[in-house]
Amino acid sequence: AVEERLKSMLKEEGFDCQSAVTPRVGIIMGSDSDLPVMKDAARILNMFGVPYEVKIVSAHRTPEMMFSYASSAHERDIQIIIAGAGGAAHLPGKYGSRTHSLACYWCPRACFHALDGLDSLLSIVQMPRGVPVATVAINNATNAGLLAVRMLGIRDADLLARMSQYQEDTRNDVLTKAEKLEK
Ligand code: RP5
Repeated sequence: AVEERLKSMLKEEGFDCQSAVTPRVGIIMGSDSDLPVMKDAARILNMFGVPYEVKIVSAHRTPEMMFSYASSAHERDIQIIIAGAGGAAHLPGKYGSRTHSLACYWCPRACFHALDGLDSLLSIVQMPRGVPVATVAINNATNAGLLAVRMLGIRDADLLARMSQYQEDTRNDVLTKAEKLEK
């Protein structure tokens, strides 16, 4: 159901969402209320043609499911996990402690009713030595998606070339806007 919701969200924005038979990236989140933020990671992976899956696994509400997902992901050839949650956000930390072979990226989410995401950010940036989880900015799942693409690009020349083109496009976009302002 979460994959369907994501598909229709991305479709509304004009993106085609392909479901992956063999995902390389797992996008996980604590609640379906995280989807509006986490869909940006999916949008980037879609754009770069990286197969991914999307799951709701809560560190607090479904801890068993979270541990079994964490233990099985690398056996299914998933290489990168992008985790997102808000509030007392324990999902990425717990996940990072349960895997040794995957890169884990963390997107803190602002729950607008309290502390604006600072709570969630602080709950993860002080991970103990030995359990690495890389954190991107609050509500910036786009960057988590881009980090995943760069990581996979280390061994995928096509992907790396697409990333280089993406950066060129963002550069040109800024230059065009700057030019327009000067006119
Ligand atoms: C976290 O609590 C979730 O990841 C979400 O960001 C937040 C609120 O969840 P809901 O109450 O909206 O389901 O575990």
